[in-house]
Amino acid sequence: MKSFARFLALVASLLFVSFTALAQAHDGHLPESDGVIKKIDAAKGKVSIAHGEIANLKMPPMTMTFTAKDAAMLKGFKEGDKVRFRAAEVKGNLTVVTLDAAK
Ligand SMILES: [Cu+2]
Repeated sequence: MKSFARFLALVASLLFVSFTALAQAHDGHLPESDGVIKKIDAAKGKVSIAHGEIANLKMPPMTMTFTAKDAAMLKGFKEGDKVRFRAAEVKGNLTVVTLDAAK
């Protein structure tokens, strides 16, 4: 019985690892969009971006506020910065899942 419990724990941890890997692979698979940061609210983890088309969200260019997937990802960015980012709907919120300075 003890070994069965250990087996279940192993299966659970393997599933967790593969789901995490899948989630990361999925983020990387989203198309990147261009944008310019208009406002950052680090405390709330929000960022307003004047963005180009976001193909995966079927969204035309506009300025709007996104939730940051992780508030820490906003560190080092400021208003006026040109960025490349990926956005997705996460739990009903339009969320920036990756954010990089545009070259
Ligand atoms: Cu938009």
